Amino acid sequence: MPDPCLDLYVITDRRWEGGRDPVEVAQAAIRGGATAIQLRYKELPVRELLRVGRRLREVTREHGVLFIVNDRADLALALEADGVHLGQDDLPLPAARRVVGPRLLIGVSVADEGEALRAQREGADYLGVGPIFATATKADAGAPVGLERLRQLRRVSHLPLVAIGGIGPKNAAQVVQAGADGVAVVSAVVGQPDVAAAAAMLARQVRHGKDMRCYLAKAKGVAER
Ligand code: TZP
Ligand code: MG
Repeated sequence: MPDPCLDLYVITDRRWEGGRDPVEVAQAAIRGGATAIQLRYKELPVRELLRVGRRLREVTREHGVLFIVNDRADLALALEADGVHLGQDDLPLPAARRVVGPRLLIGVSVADEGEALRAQREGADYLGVGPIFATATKADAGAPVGLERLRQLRRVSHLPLVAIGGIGPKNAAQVVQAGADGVAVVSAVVGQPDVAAAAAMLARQVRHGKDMRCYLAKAKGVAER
């Protein structure tokens, strides 16, 4: 498996791709700095998902980028994905773990401390936290949980946190400073005319957020000495 780097986690979406080839969109995202690609086409029949998934598996493998399948543990296995991402209404984590075995990553969407601690207890490898801000991409995403929730989950969980929902170049650094290890995005990358440039800009913001976190932690250490 490639290094499980979740800095810039890009999620496919047919509407935002606007008729472009999903594999070309993913390749451009990877060129710009995406570190993970998630296969998520809610409306596609499973055989079509399998076809697109095979091509995405090829390009992600070629570039050493994580390939995660949304919702379906069976498909993740069939595609030799690096992991599966589960929502609160998908297969419960222990059941999904039985399907995919110990090697695949399992990510779980959480919106509060209870969901986060349960996923952690059940052996999740990372948590998707959100929606942080309002988003038009997912109609049933629920109310935004905000940055304070992210800070709270950072305090209670040792797992990598990937923030999602309404994240773009203007707020990505802030989200990372609040405790996210990475950002998951749809529209801010897949919906942009220049996908590679959009990904590069976001990747820069994530790095900037991490630099700032590090700088502030050091400054705090000096002040407390
Ligand atoms: N889950 C929670 S919010 C969301 C998903 C899949 C959509 C995020 O899309 P965008 O365009 O990055 O706000
Ligand atoms: Mg799901």
